[in-house]
Amino acid sequence: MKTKILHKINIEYTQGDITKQPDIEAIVNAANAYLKPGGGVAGAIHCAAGIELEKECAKYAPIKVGQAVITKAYNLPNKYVIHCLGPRYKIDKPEEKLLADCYINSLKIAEENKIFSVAFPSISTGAFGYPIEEATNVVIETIKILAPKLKFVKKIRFVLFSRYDFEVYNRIISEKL
Ligand code: AR6
Repeated sequence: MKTKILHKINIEYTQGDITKQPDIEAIVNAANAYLKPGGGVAGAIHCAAGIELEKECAKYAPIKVGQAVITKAYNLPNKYVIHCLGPRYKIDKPEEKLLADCYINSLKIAEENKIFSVAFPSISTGAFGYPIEEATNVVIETIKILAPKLKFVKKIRFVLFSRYDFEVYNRIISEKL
C-alpha cells in the first residue's frame, strides 16, 4: 500500500481485490448498465455480496454511462457499494469525460451519504478496453480537481488487480500528485 496526501485527503493505491477491503466504507463497482453480476469486478462483487445485492440493484437498472447509484453491501465487509457504468473504449464518446464522470458521480454520492472512505477499481480498463495508462491519467487529473471540494470523504483507495496496473498508478501518481 502506498499513500499520498492531497488537500488533507489520503490517496492510497495498492495491488489487490476490491472485495477484500474491510476497512473501507464504500467500494465502487465497475458495473454493466443492467447492474447484473457479469464478469470482472462486477462478478466478484456480486459473488461476495450475495443474491440480495442483485435484487436491490434491479430497482435502479438500467443506468447510463458515467452514472452512479448506491446500494447496501450485504455480505461484503463494507457498508455500501457504489455502482458505476464506465465508457466502452472507442464506442461511448467522449470517453475521457465519461470516465471522469464515473469518479465525479461516485464521489458525489459518497459525499451525499457522508461516507469517509471509498475504494475504486480501475473502471473501464478490463472488458471495456480502456488502456490503463490513458485511464489512469484521466482518473488522477479528475481526483486533483475534486480533492479540494470533498468534505466527508477523507480516504480514496485505488485497488489495482495486476502488478502492471499498480506500477502504472505508481508512475502516474508520482508524476502528477
Ligand atoms: N478487484 C479489483 N480489480 C479487479 C477485480 C477485483 N476483484 N477483478 C477484475 N479487476 P472489468 P470494465 C480489474 O472488466 O472494464 C463486467 O463484466 C480488471 O483486471 O471488471 O469497466 C461488467 O459486467 C480490470 O483492470 O470492468 C461490465 O459488463 C478492472 O478491474 C464490464 O465488465 C476493470 O475490469 C465492465 O468492464
